[in-house]
Amino acid sequence: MEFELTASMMCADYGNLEREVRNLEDGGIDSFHIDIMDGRYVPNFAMSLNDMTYIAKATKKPLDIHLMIEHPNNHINLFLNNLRPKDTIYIHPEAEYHPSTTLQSIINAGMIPGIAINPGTSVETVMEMLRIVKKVLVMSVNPGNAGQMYLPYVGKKITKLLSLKEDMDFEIYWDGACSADKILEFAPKGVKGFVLGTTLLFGKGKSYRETLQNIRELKF
Ligand code: S6P
Ligand code: MG
Repeated sequence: MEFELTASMMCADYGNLEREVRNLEDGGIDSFHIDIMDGRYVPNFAMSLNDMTYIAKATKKPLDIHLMIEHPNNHINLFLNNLRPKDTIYIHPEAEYHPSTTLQSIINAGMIPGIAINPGTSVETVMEMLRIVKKVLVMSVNPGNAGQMYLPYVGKKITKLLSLKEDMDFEIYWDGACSADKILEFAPKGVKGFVLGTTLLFGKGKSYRETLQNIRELKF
């Protein structure tokens, strides 16, 4: 079964960031997920522009930039100027007055536009943006922290998005409390990729290579 695995770098060991990037690459990770927070849109500060730029230089793999900041349009050029064409930027539509303007800037810069949908946000409120984006990041926990519990009501929203994705031409990605049973359930239904954090990848006392191999060998 084909699906993408992305490492949530806010869960990585910052004392050894370059080694973490290398070990994840050697272990077969597909991309790096960078959670940028401003302490206002979400009650936390995770990664920053400098962390993102450092990782962008340390790897040729794609980056997924998950902007959990208010009014991303005010700062979007800072991110666009430090990324590469195959990188993705997700914004939260609630955080901007005119999210389609921000998405257009991402498209104009040649990067991949995405939206992140909070557990409490319905598909109906982002319907028009589904026509613009190429990726939809479904948050299965409230945004701001790693290590939270899966919110089961998100499953119904994924079912709805799956019914729209072919016609509207976007792919669905999972962010939050991603476990093997979620990959087993949702990858065959058509969820394209999964962000791996403390639930499945980091702090497990196993090499990333072994963990990622175990996930790729799940029996569907
Ligand atoms: C949360 C953030 C996520 C987390 C990731 C952590 O605001 O967007 O990307 O880093 O979900 O994974 P886990 O397995 O610790 O929940
Ligand atoms: Mg995230």
